[in-house]
Amino acid sequence: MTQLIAMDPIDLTEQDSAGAGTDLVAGRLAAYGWAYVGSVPRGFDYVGFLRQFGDLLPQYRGEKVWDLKPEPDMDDVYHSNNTRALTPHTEGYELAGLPPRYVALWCVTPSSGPGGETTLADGYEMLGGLTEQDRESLRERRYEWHCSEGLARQGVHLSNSHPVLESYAGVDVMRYSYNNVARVPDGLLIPFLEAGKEFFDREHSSVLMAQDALLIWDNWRMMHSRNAFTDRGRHFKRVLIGA
Ligand SMILES: O=C(O)CCC(=O)C(=O)O
Ligand SMILES: [Fe+2]
Repeated sequence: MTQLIAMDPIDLTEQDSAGAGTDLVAGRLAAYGWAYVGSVPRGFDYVGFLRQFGDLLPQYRGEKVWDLKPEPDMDDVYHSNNTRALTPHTEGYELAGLPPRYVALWCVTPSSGPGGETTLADGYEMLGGLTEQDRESLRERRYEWHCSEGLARQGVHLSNSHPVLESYAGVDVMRYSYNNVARVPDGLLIPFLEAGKEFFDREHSSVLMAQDALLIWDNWRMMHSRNAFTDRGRHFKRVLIGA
């Protein structure tokens, strides 16, 4: 039920004021952790709209709007800029300090052909299925999170130590990466990663981004991933929005 309401595309061309559209997206984010805008007015100012949710953070090489599209010669590694499937993650676990509050993607060129869906599942719901004791331990223990193999090959070598779970201004912040965290066999982390992946595989929603569509999610709450695809023309823009 929840998934149907969350996925029902928002049409920003039907709102009688810009503020009504912002309120609609903010309401979906608060209720479900994500919002999908299927239609936007002609000449829509994505950056101006998204800045209402917070400041845009610089990405890997300092760019505030980053291109998500397959790059040549990167198909042999785990990397967002290729055509392969990703594994579930939250964004920015490898950064110093807090991860971005929101992640937004908009579609310059949709994927034609099979696959290419962006997938999302509710990390808070996943955490709710753990024991209180495990949640406490996930706040106390710190793990080493590192950036993807693809980024490392391109000279971006970032790693930082963080707990899975922390609180900021009364809001829970979850970090998750199935593959880019050092898997210490402490009896907690590996079972947590496996439970997270099982939850994601079972509960995720799939979004096939339409031309000009906008997808935004609460990155402190939601896990995301994507399915493999074949169309090397698939091209999205991405912004990361700070707390
Ligand atoms: O390709 C996608 O749909 C999502 C890629 C991703 O994980 C990201 O941009 O953070
Ligand atoms: Fe991502």
